[in-house]
Amino acid sequence: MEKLLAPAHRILEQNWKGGFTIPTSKLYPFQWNWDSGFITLGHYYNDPKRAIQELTSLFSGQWENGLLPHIIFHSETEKTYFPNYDFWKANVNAGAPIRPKTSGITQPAVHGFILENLLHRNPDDAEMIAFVKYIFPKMVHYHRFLYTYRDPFKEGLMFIFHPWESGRDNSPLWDESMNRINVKAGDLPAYQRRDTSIADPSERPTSAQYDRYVYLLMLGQKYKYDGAEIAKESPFLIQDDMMNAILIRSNQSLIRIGKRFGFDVAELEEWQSQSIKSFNAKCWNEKLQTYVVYDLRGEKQVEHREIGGIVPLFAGIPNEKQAAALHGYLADLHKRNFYLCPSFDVDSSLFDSKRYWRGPIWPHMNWMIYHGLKEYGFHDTATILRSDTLEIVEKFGFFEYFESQKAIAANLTKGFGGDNFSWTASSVIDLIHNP
Ligand code: 9WN
Repeated sequence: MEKLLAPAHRILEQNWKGGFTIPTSKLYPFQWNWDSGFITLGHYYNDPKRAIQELTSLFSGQWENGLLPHIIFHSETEKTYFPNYDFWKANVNAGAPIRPKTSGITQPAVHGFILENLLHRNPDDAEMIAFVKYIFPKMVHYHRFLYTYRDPFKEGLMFIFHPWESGRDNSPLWDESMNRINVKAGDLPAYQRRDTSIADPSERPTSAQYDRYVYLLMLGQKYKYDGAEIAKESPFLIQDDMMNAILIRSNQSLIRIGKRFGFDVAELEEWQSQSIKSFNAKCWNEKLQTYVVYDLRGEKQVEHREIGGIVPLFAGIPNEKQAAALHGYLADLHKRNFYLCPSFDVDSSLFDSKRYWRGPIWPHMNWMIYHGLKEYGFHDTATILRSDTLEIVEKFGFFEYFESQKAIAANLTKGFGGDNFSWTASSVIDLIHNP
C-alpha cells in the first residue's frame, strides 16, 4: 500500500492554495472546516509548517462570538460554488469578520483532537508548542460558542439547525425534520445550484432537498446566525450524536493539552462531565443497540442505525457492553460482504449505497472509527477497516466517497463525488504511517 503515498501527497500539493487546502478542485473550491482538520494529518508528514498554516487560515475566519464557520471563502472572485459568501451574508452578524468572508454555520469540532495528534508526533518541537499556545484559546472559544449558543437547556449537548453542520448533509437521518419544511413559491430568493453541473446529479441531493437547505440558511440569516430565536423557530433542531461525540473527544484533547501548558481547564472539565452524562442518557438506543441522534423539535430520538452512532467509540463514551454492540454491528457487516463502514443502515429501505451520505463509505469517517476500535481493543475489526479503506482507494481512486456493497463495487472502476479528494489523501497517508 506504500505506493498510495506518492499520489496522496501529490493531491495535497495540488489542492494546496498557498495557505490552505481545498477539498477538491471544481466541486469545493474553498476551505472547509472539518476537511481542513483531517487535511493537516497528511500535510504534517511532508511539511509540518503547512499543517500549522492550514489551521491558522481556518481560524482566521472565526467570529467574535467563537463560531468557526463551515466554509472560509478565501477568494471572493471564485463563483463556481453555491451558496457563495454573497448569499450567506455572514456580516449580518456584527462579529463576523469582514475578511475572510465566511458562511454562517459550523461543522464537527475535530480540531482539538487533530491538534493533539499533531503535537503527539513531535511533542517537544518549539514551533509546534508555540502554535499550540496560540491556537488553544481559539479552540476553547469555539467550544464555548457551541455550549453557549447551541445548548439552550444547558444539557451539555449542542444542537445543529442545518444538515450541512453535521457534515453528513444528505443522511436519511434528517428526512423527517426536513419534511417539516414546506417551501412555497416565492418563499426563497432565486438561486442557481452549481454542484449538479460538476458532479453526477444522481449522487447529489435532490432539488427539493436543496430548497430546504436554502430555507434553513435564510432562517439562520434572519436571526444573525446566533440568535436564540433559531432554536425557537427552526423545524430542524437536532442534537447530533456524532457532532457531540467529536466535541467530547476534542474536549478530552484540549483538557490534556491545557494541563500540559498550564492553561485553566476548569471550564472544559465542567462541559465535559455534563456532556458525557447527557450523551448517554439521550443518545443511546437500547432497542437498536447503537447511539442515535436526538430531535429536539420533535422531542424524540431518531431511530436509525447510522455511521455517526459508531463514532462515540472514538470518544471513549460507550461502556464495554455498548462498545461490544457497536463492534458486533461492524463485524457482521464485514461478514455480509460490505466494505466497512457503510454510512447508513444497510437493512433500511432508505439505504442507498451510491447517494451522498445515504450508504457509501467515507474515508475520514473510517479514520475516526479505526482509532475508536483500536482504543477499545477490537484490533481484528480495526485491521479489516484499515485494509478496506486502503483497498477501495487503490481500486477506485482518491474519490470523495465509495460504493459500500462489494458485489456492486466489483463492477465499478471509480469512486463517487469529487476526485483527487484531500481528506481521502490525508486519511490514507495517516493510516499507512500510523497503523
Ligand atoms: C456543504 C466539503 C464538504 C464536506 C461535507 C460534505 C460536503 C458541502 C456540499 O462537502 O458538503 O458543506 O456542498 O455538499 O457533505 O461533509 O465537509 O468536502
